[in-house]
Amino acid sequence: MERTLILLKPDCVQRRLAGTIIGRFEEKGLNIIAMKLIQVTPDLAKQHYAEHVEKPFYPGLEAFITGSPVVAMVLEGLDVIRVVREMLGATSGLIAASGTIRGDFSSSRQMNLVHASDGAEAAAREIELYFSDDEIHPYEPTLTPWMKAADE
Ligand code: FUP
Repeated sequence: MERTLILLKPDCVQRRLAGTIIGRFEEKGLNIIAMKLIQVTPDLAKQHYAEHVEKPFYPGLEAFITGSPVVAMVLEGLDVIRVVREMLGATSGLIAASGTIRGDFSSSRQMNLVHASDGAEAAAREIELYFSDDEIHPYEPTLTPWMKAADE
């Protein structure tokens, strides 16, 4: 089992797409083990996007991500980091394949609706940035025997 940090970004919340996107994750069979609505501060944005802070697009990215609340979530599942990145599609909604979340709902590189960790190291770091241990509630879904074989 793997965990990944998801943000439903300000555009997602403002456009009333949070329920639809959460539904996609639920339908896929992923486990929501933490979730909250939060306001990202400039300080948190700089920690989250540390690798981008010096890039020319960073000031616009920070203004966007701190401009309105986000829904932060931790999803758990087999290969969940890769699975969710594939569900999101390419970073830009203009390039993301049709059928992916960004491909279906976004026409922007900045306003691409959802963030998901891009690897195991990033997931561990980002989950710790957004959630304390007592906010994470893993559980075994009773549906598991109908979602995958016992040896998967
Ligand atoms: P991703 O891993 O798909 O979230 O994308 P990146 O880490 O490459 O970029 C982080 C965020 O910066 C993206 F969500 C979109 C934003 N971005 C811009 O706004 N402009 C750019 O030129 C590149 C990325």
